[in-house]
This record gives sequence, structure tokens and C-alpha cells, in this order.
Amino acid sequence: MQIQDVRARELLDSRGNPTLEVDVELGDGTVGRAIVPSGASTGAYEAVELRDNDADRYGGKGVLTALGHVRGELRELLTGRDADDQTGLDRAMIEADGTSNKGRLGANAILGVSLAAAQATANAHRQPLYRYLGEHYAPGSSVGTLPVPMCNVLNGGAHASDSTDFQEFMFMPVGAPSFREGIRQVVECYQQLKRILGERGLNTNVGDEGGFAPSLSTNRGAVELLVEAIEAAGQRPGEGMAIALDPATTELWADGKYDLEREGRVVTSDELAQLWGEWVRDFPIVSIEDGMAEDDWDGWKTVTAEHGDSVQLVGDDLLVTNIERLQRGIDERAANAILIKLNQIGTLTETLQAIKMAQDAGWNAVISHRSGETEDTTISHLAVATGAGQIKAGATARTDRTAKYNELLRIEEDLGSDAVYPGASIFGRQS
Ligand code: 2PG
Ligand code: MG
Repeated sequence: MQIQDVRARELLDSRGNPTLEVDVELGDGTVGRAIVPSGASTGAYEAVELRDNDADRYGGKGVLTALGHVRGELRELLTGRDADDQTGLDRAMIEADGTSNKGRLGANAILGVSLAAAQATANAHRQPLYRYLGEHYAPGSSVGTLPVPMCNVLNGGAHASDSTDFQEFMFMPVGAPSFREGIRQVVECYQQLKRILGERGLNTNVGDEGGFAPSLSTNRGAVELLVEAIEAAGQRPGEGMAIALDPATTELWADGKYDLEREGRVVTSDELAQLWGEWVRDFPIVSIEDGMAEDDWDGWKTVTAEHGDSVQLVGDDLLVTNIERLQRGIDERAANAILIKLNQIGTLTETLQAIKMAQDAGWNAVISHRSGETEDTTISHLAVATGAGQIKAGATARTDRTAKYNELLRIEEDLGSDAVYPGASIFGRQS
């Protein structure tokens, strides 16, 4: 089916910043739509998100330049092309951009078109996106694995002011029998957490990803609160409800050390690796993302050698959904899992390649939102299509976050008896 038209507009993300929405229309009138997300704690090696830097509009955050590229060059490039050929479309856009980081046309422009084309094709095939992508991703295999959600219930770092140094403290319902039950259990723990915070006179306002953002004097105190909430909700910490972290330590990295400002101390990579070891021993923590900074390869190798057998170590800023960086991570045994963010790399094809490379190496892939999100639910479909087994999409609150979980509830219903909820078995997959 040929692409007939490509349209785009500037609209808003969950932080009220402008972002791009793209519509791809096919010859039979079928339309696919996608909205591009945006990060706050972005990695230095991510593909370029093109902003106007024109201080007269949106404080420089406008995306009219990227919008112009979609309406002009990309529309011209893709009109008349076969929308079923996702790889060909993505390759053509990468070549037209001509840079190694999509800096000319913008990863936001390219990704919007890439995802809208996939959605249009799925619609034309009268398939939900997860099924269309699943067949495209792994031809002949059956689609049906729901992801275990990582739900960020305490927000700190760059996602909240006056909160913890570490960015994300998450619940993972690893003992639930289904995705639906897992979500219910998380919500019950989240409500208990709110009650506990309130009773202690701590703030229950929420941060960018819908988690609470209390002012705590230690990072450890945040994990203790999560354990308490799990117990108060009648769940078993560990086997029932586990904890995942994204301390996003690139944000803390300065002069070769990590600045834990709220605790008034600066630690080395070795000391930080030791801290993770203690936390994994003391708490039901099953996953730590960006436990070391994006340029601290030695720190990553140390923490992986020391703790990689007992905890999932997820590279986000380190690997930026980029197969070259991922290959280095695999070769050097830095991390043992990858965070997947479509807009870090900028096309669906390259995102699928990164997931495949990780899975082939025996690594887990965690499909992720950005802290700036919208009602778009592509990542829910991507998680099921690739059988990734894990999704990180924020708290079970605020529509930009629940949109992802709600879509997964619909997908689970749509799959019926084919739906598989992997629970704790996702950690057994790692080599
Ligand atoms: C992260 C993300 C999403 P941001 O660090 O993993 O939670 O944050 O989108 O701000 O980079
Ligand atoms: Mg991260």
C-alpha cells in the first residue's frame, strides 16, 4: 500500500512542552498517527531532538523546524513509497538526514513518521499494532507475552524538585498471575504509599511520572518506604512485589565521582557498586538502571562483575538504544540488560534491531516511556510485539502514564487465552 500523504502538527506533551504528532495516510485513505515523547534526563549519546531554540516561542522548545522537515522533505521523500516496507522507509529517512545522530532532520521528525507509517500499515492490514509488529519482528512465532510493568512510584532527580538524588523507585509485580492482577497490586501498594507519606507529614504531590516526590534526607529512606507500602498492602516483598530502581547516575556524575547531594557525600564508582550490593542484599531489588554513569565504562564493568549475577543491570544513558553502544556493552560485560526508548535512536527499525541484538545475547530488553509523554501508546504494542517481558511507563496514575497500562489491559483482553504473563521468569531468561 502506497503512502499518499504525510501530515504533522505541533502539540503538547505531559510537561506542557511542544512535541510532534505525525499522520501518515495511505492510498486507500487509511491513516496512522503517532506522537513523539521527550526526555528530561537525556543521555549525551542520544539521537538529536530538534528544537527551534527560538526564545520568542515556548522558551526555545518549539518544534516548528522539525515540523517543517516532516511537511517538506520527508513528505516528498516518502509519498508514493510502499508503507509495508518499514525498513526501506526508515533507511531512506536515515540516508536523507545524512548525519550519524539524525541531527539535520531531527530524530523527533524521523521517529514521528516512522511510527505513524507502522500504525497506518497495521490499520490497513486491520491488525492491532502489536500483532502487525510482532509478525514483522519475528515471522512465524506467536505473539502473546505481556510485559511485567516497572511502575515509578517515587520520583526524584531531574523529575521532581526537592526530592531524592536518585530518580526512580519502582514497583514490579513479579508474583502476579496476569497483567491485570499485577496492575491492581501496584495500585494497592501505591495507595498505601500515599497513606504512609500523608501520615508522616510528607508531601504527596506527584512528579513528572506520576510518582510521589517527598522531601527525604536519604535515598535509602525511599526504598524503605516502598517496602513498608508493599507490606501494608498485604503483598510479599520480593516474591510478590519486587522493587526496581533508576538512580539515573549520569545526572550525579561530576569529576569522576558521584555527588549524592541530599546526603552530603560524594562517592567513587567502587563505593557506588558497593552501595548497590548492600541494597540488593537488604531489599527486594531485582533491577537497577543506570547504576553507573554513561561515560563510566569501568564502573559499569565493576558493578556487572560484582552484582550482575544477582540483579538485572539496565543500561539506559549508557546504551541509548544504539546497536554500536550495545555491542560494546555486550563485549565488555558492562550491564546485562538494555532500556529501549524509541526516540533515543529515532526509527522503529533501529529500535527493533537493538531489542533483537539484546535478546540474541541473552540480555533482557525493557521497553520504556520518556518523562515527557502523551496519550500515544506505541510502547505498549512494542512490548508485546517483541515479547520483551518488561515495560517501564511511570506510576499507575496520570493519564500520560495510565494510557500505556490501559492499552496493555486491552491487549491482554484481546489476546484472551493466548496471553502469557511472565512474572519473575523474566529474570531466568538472562544468561
Ligand atoms: C529514564 C527516563 C524515563 P527521561 O531516565 O529512564 O523514566 O527519564 O525520559 O527524563 O530520560
Ligand atoms: Mg533511565
